[in-house]
Amino acid sequence: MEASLTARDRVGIQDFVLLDNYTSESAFLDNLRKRSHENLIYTYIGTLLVSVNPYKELDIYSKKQMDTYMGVNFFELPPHIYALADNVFRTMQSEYNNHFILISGESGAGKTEASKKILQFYAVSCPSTKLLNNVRDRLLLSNPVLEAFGNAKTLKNDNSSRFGKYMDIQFDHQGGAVGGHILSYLLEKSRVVHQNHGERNFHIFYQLVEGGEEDLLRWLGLERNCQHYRYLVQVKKNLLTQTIYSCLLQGDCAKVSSINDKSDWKMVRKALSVIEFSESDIENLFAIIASVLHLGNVKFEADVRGYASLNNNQEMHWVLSPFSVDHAVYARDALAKAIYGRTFNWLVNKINESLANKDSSRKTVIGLLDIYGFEVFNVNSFEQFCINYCNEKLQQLFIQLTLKSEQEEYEMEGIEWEPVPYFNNKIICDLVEEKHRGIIALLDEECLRPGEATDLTLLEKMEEEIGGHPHFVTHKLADKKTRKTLERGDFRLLHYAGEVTYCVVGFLDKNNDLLYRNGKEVISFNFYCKKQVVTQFKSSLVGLTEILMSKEPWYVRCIKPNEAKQPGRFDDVLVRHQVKYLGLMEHLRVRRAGFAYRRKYDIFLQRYKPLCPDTWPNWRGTAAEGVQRLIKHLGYKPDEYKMGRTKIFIRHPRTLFATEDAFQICKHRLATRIQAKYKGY
Ligand code: AOV
Ligand code: MG
Repeated sequence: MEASLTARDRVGIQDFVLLDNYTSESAFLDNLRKRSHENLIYTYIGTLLVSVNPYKELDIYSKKQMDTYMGVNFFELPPHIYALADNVFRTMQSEYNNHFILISGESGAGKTEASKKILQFYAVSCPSTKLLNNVRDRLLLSNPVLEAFGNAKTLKNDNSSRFGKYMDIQFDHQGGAVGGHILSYLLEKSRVVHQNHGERNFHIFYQLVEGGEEDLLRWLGLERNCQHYRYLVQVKKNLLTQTIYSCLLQGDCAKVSSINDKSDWKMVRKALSVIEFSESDIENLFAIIASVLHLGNVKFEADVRGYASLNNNQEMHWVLSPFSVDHAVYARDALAKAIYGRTFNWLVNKINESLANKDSSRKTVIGLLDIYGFEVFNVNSFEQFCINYCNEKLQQLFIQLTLKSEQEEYEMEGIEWEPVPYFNNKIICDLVEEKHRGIIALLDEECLRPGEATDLTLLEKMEEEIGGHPHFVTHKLADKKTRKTLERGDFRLLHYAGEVTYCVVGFLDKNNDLLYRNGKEVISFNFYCKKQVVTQFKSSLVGLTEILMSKEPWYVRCIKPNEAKQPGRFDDVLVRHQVKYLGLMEHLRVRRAGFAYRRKYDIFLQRYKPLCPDTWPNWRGTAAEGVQRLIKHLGYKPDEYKMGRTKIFIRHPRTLFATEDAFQICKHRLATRIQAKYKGY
C-alpha cells in the first residue's frame, strides 16, 4: 500500500477523473507537472487525452510499444496516444461507423506530432498485404511532402503548420487502411514574399537550395546560397522605399539547428516518387519553386518618367511597364504568392489522386484534424486573424459536442443533473462571422468599395458597428489605461484563448488577393466566383464542421509547457492559462459527474443479450426492460448506471469493459458449440 502511494505521489494519477480534489485547478496542475517531470506526457480525462509537449525525443513510440497497445482495453495500460488511436479503431470496427480525432492546442503544443503518431500507429497496426502496404506508404509519406510545402519556422515553432489539414483514413471491412483523402485549409501565402524577423519561408525553398543535386540546381539556374534570394532572407519591417528594401537584406537566417534541410530534401524526393509523381511532374514542380525564387530577385528601377523598368536584371532582360516601382513590386509579389498557392493546391490534388480508393465497397473512416494553432505575435495581421478565428470555431465545436450537448442529453433523457457552468465562446464567433455586422462582413463590404475604402475606413466602420462589443476594443474606444497599449491602426479581440491585438494594415489587400493581368488591369483571383479570401475560408470551415458533426468525436488536447521550446521546463502560469481556456476543468467536472458511456437500449441489448438466459435468444418485452433484466443478471450495482428515456448510461468504462470481455468469451463458446453441433451430423 505504502509503495503504491509513493509511486502515485511521484507519477501522479493517470486519469484526472480519479483525482480526489477534482475541482481544484492547482491539484490539476500539480498532477500534470508531476507527470511531465517523469516524462509521462499523457494523461486522460475519461477518454479525452491531454498531452504535454516534452520538447525531446522519448522512447515511447517504438514498434514494441505499438504492439503493447494494440487490442488492449483503454484503461488497462498507462495513457498513450496509441491507446486512443487503438480505441478509436476498435470502436469503428465494432460499431461500423465513422470517427474523427480533433487535435487542438496553441502553436507549438504538439498537434502535428500527435497526428503523425496516430497515422504511424495505424500504418503499423492494420492488416498488411502488398497492396495495402502501398497505400500505407503513401499515407505516411504524404506528411513530409505537405510539411515541406506547407510548414515553416515561426517564432513559436520551428515546424509550424501554415495551413489547416483534415485527413480521412479509409478502412475496409477487415480493418485494412485502403485509402485516404486530404482537405487543406487557407495556406499562409504571404510568407512566400515576406517573413517576420527570426522566421523563415516554407521549408521547401531551403531544402531545394541546400539539398538539391548539382545538376538540378544548374538546370534551374539556382545558386547554392540562400542569401542570394530575396524571398529567403529577412527584411526589416520598415519597407518604406526600394532603396531601404534592398539595403536591409539580412544575413544568416536560413539555418535552424533543429532542421536539417539536406536530409529533409532527400526524404521529400523519395516521398514524391512513392506518391507516384512522375519525373516530369517533379521537374515541373521544382522549376516552379525555382521560378518563385527568381521572381523575387527581379529588381525594378524608375525610368525618367517614373515608370518601373527592368534593364539590369539577370532574371529578365527587358520589360517596360506603366507601373510605378512600388506597384511593380506589389505585382511581382502578388504573382509569386499566386503561383505558390496554386502549386500547393495542385500538390494536395495529386496526393489525393494517389490515395484514392477506387473500389466502391463501403468503407468506414477515421478523420484526423490538425490545424494551425492559436497564435499571438508582437505584430498580428490578417493571417493571425484567420488562424485564430479558425481556432475559435474549433473551440466552439468542442464546447457544443462535449459541454453543451452532453448536458442537454442528460436533461433530455431525464437524468438528474447539476449543471456545470462554462464559458461559451459563441459570442466571439458571432462577433467575427455574424451576417451583415460581423467583422468578416464589414471587411468584405469594404473590399467591394475599391478606390474609396482603406484599412482605416475598415477600422472606423468596425468602431461604428461593433464598438460596444465586450470582446472588441480599439485605440479610440479604449479607456485611458488600455489606450496606452494600442496604436491607432490596431483593433484588439478578446479571444477565448486570450487577447490579440491586430494591426489593420494590409487587411483589405490580403482579403482581396488581387493579381495584375497584362501588366495593367487588376483582376481578382476570385474574379469568377467573387468571394473574398476570408469569406471563402468561413464557408470552408462551415463545410468542415459539417464533415465533423457527422462522425463520432475523440479529442487530444495539446499543451505547451514553456515558450522557450525547452525540455524539462514547466511554466505554471503558461500551463494554467491553457488548462483554463481549453476548458479542461469544466470537461473534467462534466465527466466526473457524468457517465463515460451511453448506448441506446436496443443496440445495447442486441449486442449483449447472449449474456443472460432471459434475453437470449429473443426478448419479447421493450428494449429498456430487456436491458434492465440483462444488467441485473450481470450484477451491475445501482451507482454504476442510470436508465434514461432511450439509453442506458454507464458511469465507468471498466463496467462496460467487463461486460464486453464476458461477451467475447460467450461469443467464442457459442461458436465452438455450433461447430461441435454441426460436426456431429
Ligand atoms: P503544433 O503542430 O501544435 O504547432 P508541433 O506538433 O509541430 O506543434 O510540435 C512542435 C515541436 O515540439 C516539434 O517539432 C517537436 O520538436 C516537439 N514535439 C511535439 N510533440 C512531441 C512529442 N510527442 N515528442 C517529442 N517532441 C515533440 V502549429 O503547427 O505551430 O500550431 O501552426
Ligand atoms: Mg502543426
